[in-house]
Amino acid sequence: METTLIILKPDAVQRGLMGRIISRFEDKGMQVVGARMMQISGDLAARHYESHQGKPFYEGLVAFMTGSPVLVLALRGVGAIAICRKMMGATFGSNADPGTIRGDFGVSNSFNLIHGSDSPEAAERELGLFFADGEVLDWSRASEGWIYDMSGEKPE
Ligand code: 3AN
Repeated sequence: METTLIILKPDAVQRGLMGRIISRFEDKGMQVVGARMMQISGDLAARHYESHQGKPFYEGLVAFMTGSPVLVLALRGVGAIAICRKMMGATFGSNADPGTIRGDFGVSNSFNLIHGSDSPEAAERELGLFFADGEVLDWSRASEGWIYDMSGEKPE
């Protein structure tokens, strides 16, 4: 099982899309193991986006991400990182495929609704930035045995 860090960005929250986006992940079979509504501080945004520091869009990105509340989620599943990235679609709604979250809900070349960790290393780092110890919960889902085939050694 992998756990990934998802952020429903200020545009998703302001546009009332939180429920519909979470439903997509739940419908797919992702388990919500952490949720936190917050307004990101400048310091946290700088740490989260440290690899983008110096890029032309960096200042605008930090202003956008800190300007209004976000919903931070930890989602768990087999291959969760790649599956969630695929569901998000290409970086901007203008060229994201229909059927993806960005492709279906957005058209901007700046606001793009959602962040998702892009590797296991990024997921571990980002989960540590946004959740304190104990805030990501290990809980048993009643439907687990119907979401995965649990008859073998690992969920399939
Ligand atoms: P993704 O979110 O698809 O992984 P990255 O990792 O290339 O995209 O970029 C991280 C974030 O930086 C994006 N989510 C987006 O908000 C922002 N960003 C990337 N490129 C641009 C750009 N050219 N103009 C404005 N914002 C950008």
